Amino acid sequence: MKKYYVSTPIYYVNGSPHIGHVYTTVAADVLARFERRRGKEVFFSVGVDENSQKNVEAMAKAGDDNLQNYLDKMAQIWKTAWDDLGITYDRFIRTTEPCHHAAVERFWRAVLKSGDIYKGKYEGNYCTGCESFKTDSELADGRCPLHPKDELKAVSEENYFFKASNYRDELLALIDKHPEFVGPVARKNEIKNYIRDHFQDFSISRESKNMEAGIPVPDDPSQKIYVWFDALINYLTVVGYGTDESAFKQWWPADLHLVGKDIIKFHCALWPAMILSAAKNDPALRTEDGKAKLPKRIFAHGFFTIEGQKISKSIGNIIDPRDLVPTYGFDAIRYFLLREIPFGEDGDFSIDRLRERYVHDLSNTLGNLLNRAIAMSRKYFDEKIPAAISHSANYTFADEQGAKELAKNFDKNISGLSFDSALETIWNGIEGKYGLLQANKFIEDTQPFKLIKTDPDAVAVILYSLLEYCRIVAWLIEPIMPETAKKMITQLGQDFEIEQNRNREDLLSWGGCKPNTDLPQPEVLFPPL
Ligand code: ME8
Repeated sequence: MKKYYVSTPIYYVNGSPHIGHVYTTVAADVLARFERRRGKEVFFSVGVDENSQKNVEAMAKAGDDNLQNYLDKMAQIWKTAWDDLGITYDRFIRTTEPCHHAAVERFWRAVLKSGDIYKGKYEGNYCTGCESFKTDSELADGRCPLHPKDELKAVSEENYFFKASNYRDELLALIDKHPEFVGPVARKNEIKNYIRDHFQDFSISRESKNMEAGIPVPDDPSQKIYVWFDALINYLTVVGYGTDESAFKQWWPADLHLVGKDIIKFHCALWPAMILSAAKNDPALRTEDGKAKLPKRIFAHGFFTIEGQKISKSIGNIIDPRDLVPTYGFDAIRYFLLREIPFGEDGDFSIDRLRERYVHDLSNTLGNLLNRAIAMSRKYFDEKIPAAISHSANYTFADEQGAKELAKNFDKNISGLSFDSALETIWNGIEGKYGLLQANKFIEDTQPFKLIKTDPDAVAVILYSLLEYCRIVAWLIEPIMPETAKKMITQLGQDFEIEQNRNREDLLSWGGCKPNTDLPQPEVLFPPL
């Protein structure tokens, strides 16, 4: 069976999840659900980044003084959020887990053996918000552009350094040879420039006396490992690095690390350089022919603002998506996030736009179509799915060929992470055909409610084709809107739990709605707000 391993970043626990974190996690969840549905064996990892000084500062602000208690409490908050939202992760990692410490230690030793760790003096500015040292060229008016309110910390210490510069040429060659390694294309160009012009040796430890959190450097407890060096290794830990060799062999390398654009330097430069180094001395990280096993693709989506403003605690515009669920339902939020903002670009999240899309796209277009098709079938055909006996093309909204085209287009877009285009096609059709909007228009054009008086056979064809079209749309959108798809299939008189065991090709083949199946009283899919 083909496998698919997708990860989200592991988030800091200096606050609760907000809509930005939900964005990445929902996108990864959609891919995990999509690939499972396509028959792949999926591993989907999420988690929290616990060994960060940011968390320690947040704990102090919250008036807590026991780090372990604070981390336990916060990890539970994050896990519960993903559980509440029905995120189908396979592993939730905490970087304070002993298996992760063992993995980090093993990795560190491999890099050390490769001769890529040396001791040096670090003098410069550190931004705790980014958990990153900042060169002068990265500052704006002497401040970190991402965290302008935070004071930079002047650091002067003896640290361990990683010889990242050793890997500059190899990384550039890799990106040229495998253009799919970094996506989207604009980010690939950005990262190439960064590697060429700015990728320097990294300080990968801090003096322990200044750090409450963190994993001690092997054989030197006076130093703690830099949080990014530790955090990136989570992608190995979750699939058994250092604990389960056969699982690790099966799952690594990852098919996709999904991240926000803020952390691409760490993922597309530091992380592969770390692996190139460790792989020299750790066979688990090499292929049979001796090549380092690097993640296959790293994709960075854009950032969004809320009503035009940066998401920020001090502005007070943090949205916990769970507050929106009672009004809109989570499917509508998932739909909105992926439809509104082209994946990879920046965008804006506004409640007005969410409402507009809810009313127009979901309630009036999708919900209305299913409701009308079911209500008319019940009314004119004895509460059953009609049998389409005559097959006049004029009365058929879609057919085998149309369904295939729609599915092909959808799959191509989802695989390419163009979620907005995938949804756009379902709503607006391909070349003006087979979209939900056209299906509603088809009802207006053919007027089955009038035609029933003169040509019931034609109405049977019309309604069958609409019901069947709705069934196929349900299975297509299911990874994005799982609850909605389930409701649609149930309303079409089928048992979702049984149906979902069929393979996807069957599910998407025309003819799945069986004539004479009882149609239950339809429920409104997206109730008025
Ligand atoms: O960087 N728009 O964690 P973090 C879109 N621990 N996505 C957003 C967003 C926004 N406005 N705000 C946050 C870290 N995100 C490290 C990661 S991985 C080995 C370590 C999302 O809590 C987006 O995915 O700061 C971004 O990359 C991530 O949250 C940053 O989360």
